[in-house]
Amino acid sequence: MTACTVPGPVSPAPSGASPGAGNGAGVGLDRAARRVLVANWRRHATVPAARLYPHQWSWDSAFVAIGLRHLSPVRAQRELESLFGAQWADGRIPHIVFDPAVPADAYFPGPSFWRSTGIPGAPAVPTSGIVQPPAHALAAWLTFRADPGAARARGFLPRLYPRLVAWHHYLTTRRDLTGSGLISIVHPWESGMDNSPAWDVPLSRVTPVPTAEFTRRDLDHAAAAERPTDTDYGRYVRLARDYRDAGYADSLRGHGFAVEDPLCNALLAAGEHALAAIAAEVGADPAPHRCAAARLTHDLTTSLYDGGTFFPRDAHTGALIRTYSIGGLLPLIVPGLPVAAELIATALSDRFRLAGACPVPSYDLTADDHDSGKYWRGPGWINTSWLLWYGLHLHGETAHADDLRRRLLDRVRRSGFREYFDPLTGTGHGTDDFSWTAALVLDMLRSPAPDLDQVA
Ligand code: 9WN
Repeated sequence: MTACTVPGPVSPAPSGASPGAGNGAGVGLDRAARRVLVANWRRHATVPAARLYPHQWSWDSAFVAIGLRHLSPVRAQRELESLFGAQWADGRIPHIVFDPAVPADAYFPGPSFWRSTGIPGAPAVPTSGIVQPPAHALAAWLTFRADPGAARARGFLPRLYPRLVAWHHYLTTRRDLTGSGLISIVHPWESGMDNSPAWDVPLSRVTPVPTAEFTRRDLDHAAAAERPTDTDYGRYVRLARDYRDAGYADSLRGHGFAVEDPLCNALLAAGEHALAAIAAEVGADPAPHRCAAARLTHDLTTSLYDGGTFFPRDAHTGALIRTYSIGGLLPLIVPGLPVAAELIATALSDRFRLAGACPVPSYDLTADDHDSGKYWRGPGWINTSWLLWYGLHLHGETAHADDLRRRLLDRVRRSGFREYFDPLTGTGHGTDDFSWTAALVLDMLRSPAPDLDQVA
C-alpha cells in the first residue's frame, strides 16, 4: 500500500420524506417509533432503554442519531455532541456516559466500578473506560445531511470533526496492539455483541471473578435465559477490573482478551470515508482519510477474510476465530470492498438466510450452539440488519435490500420495538421500547434507500 499521512488529533424539523413502507400502516409505525425516541430522551441524549440501560451508550447514540435526524436534526446533533463531550484526552469515546441523576445502583457496572473521574484526562462526568464500535463518523455525516443549513448554523461539523479525528487516532494508534494496522477490542462489551460465540475461545482463558463479588442489575429487567450467564459476567468483570487497575493503559501484554474484530475495523474504514466527506465540508484535507480508508480496507481483507466471510483474529495467538457471526458479513458497509459478492452469497446461505430470516441472525443458524433467544448467540438485531441493508445498497443489491427493509419494518410492526428477535419465528426478546430499534425503523420508513452521497 502507498504510505499516507493520517492526521493527528486535531428546532424540530421534518425531513420532508414521506413516511411509510408504501401503505397506511407505515404512518402508525412512524408515530410509534417517534414516541419511543421522545420517551427515551433525557435532557441532551437518549437512553437505550429506560430501565435496563438508563445512561448514554456510545454506538447506540450513533444509531439513535441516524433515526433522530428525521425527527429533529438539531436533537440528533446534540445526541452526538453530548457523547463527544465525554471524550477522554487520549481521544477515546467511552462506551457509557453515566447520568449523575440516575441512582448509582441502577446499572452494573456503574461509576463506582469504573472510577473514571480519578483518571488524568478523563472528563468530569463519570464514564466507563472501554469503548464501542466506531459508528460515529458515519452517523455524524448522515446527521449533517439531514439538514445542512441547521448544522452549518450551529457549527456542528467544524466542532465535531477534530473530535472524530482524535477518536479514530486513539483507535489506530493505541488500539493497534499487534502492529497489523487493524484495531483490537479488549473486552467483549467493546464489540457491542457481548456474548457472541466468537468470543468463547479467547474468553475461556480469563478467570471469572466469583459472582459473590458483584451484583448484576440486568436480571432485574430481563429474563436470565436471554442474557449472558454469571460465568460470562464474572469474566467481563475480571477484564474491566484489570483494565481499570492498569489505569486504562493499552498494551497487548496488559490485556487478557484482545481480538481484531471485523465489524469494528469495517466501521472504522467506513468512518474514514465519512471523515473524508466531513473534511471537505469543513475545509480540511480529505485525502488522508481516503488513504486511511484504503489502507484499512486492504488490511481487513488480507488479514481477516477467508472463504466467504470475515473472521475475528485472536491477537494473543494470531489465529482466526472460525465462527460465522453477523459481524463477519458487515464489512459490506465498506465502499469498494473487493469481496462483496462473496459476503452476499454467505448471507443468502443456510447460515444466515438473508432471504427469509428476519432480522438477520446474529449467529450461524446451522451451528450446534445457535440459540435463537439468547442475546448475541442467535437472535436478530435491528442495528446489524440496518448495516446489512446499508451495505446491500452500497454494493448495488437493491432487490435484496428492499426486501430486507420491507420484512424488518413488518417484523417490528408485529412484534414491537424489542431489543432483539427470534430470526425465524419473529418473537421479540430482551427489553421493550429499545431506542435503536425505533430510530432505525424511523430511518428506513423515511428513507427507502440510504443516503450514500459522497461516502460511496
Ligand atoms: C453492555 C446498550 C448496550 C448495547 C450493546 C448490548 C448491551 C450492555 C449490557 O446493551 O450491552 O454494554 O449491559 O448488556 O450488547 O450492544 O450497546 O443498548
